[in-house]
Amino acid sequence: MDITLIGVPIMYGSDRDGVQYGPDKLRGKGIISLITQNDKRLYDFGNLFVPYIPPSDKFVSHKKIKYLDAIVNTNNNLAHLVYSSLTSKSFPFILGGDHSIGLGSISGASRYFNDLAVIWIDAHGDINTHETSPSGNAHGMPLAAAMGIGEDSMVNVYYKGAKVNPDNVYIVGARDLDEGEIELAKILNLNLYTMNKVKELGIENVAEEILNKIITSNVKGVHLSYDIDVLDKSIVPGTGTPVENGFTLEEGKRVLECFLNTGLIKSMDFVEFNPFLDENDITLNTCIHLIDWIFKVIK
Ligand code: LYS
Repeated sequence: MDITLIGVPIMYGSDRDGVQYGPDKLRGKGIISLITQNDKRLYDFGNLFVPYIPPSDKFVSHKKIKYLDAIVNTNNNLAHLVYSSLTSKSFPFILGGDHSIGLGSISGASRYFNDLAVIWIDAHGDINTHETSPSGNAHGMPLAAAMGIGEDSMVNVYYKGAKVNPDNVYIVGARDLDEGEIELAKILNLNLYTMNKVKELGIENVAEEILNKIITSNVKGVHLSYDIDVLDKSIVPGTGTPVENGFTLEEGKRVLECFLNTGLIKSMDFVEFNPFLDENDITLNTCIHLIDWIFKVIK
């Protein structure tokens, strides 16, 4: 299996310094050898260029979305790398950075697959728009934009219009949703598996239900977006918006395995590790453990 590694050192979507150093910190801890285990061939594209914007200019491009232009441009470039990688039959593994980059990944994958499904594993829904966001942080908006909802330049990243049909979106592990997000999920009748629901049904049953829906639809490829804050805050203190009652490490691995061992996942994000907020390398070690696991179970 061929893997393309794309680091995206961006913090603009979270407005919290440190998360841009996630890719380098993880490389420094030896993830390359974890990715290449089991005969995988790695094409390491390094880190994407992210322009410097001073904090004083964060509202220059949009009055409600911080650093909008830089986020859109970075996502546009990311989308093309993801698309190019899929074209050459290599699996894009996108390392954040904050979760605003989910928009670029989905955009690239959806150009390649047309009918794309997205599994969004996250404590948050990331379906805010500039009108519903409590923070103005774009990392709370990428999934809405990918569904065609929100600010124009985000919706039209890479190519015009929606990138994924809401029927093909699956949110797993959410437990911190804003009012506007709850409303939107209802309006769209989204496949929303909150953490309560996952704990009630069991991870395996949730995965089976999602996979059955995907297999019986017209979907040609699946993008999996993994925000480490889906894990309990005790094992990921080094993330911008940690939340209680998350997955244990074993559960976080189980959910990955259930999806990655099917061969249906064609691209993946791993985001929101912020080394500046880490405590005694707890989060670093969690991430390393998970990345090792990902490349053990992926098919
Ligand atoms: N829902 C919050 C917001 O929109 C937090 C988003 C966290 C995204 N990783 O600001």
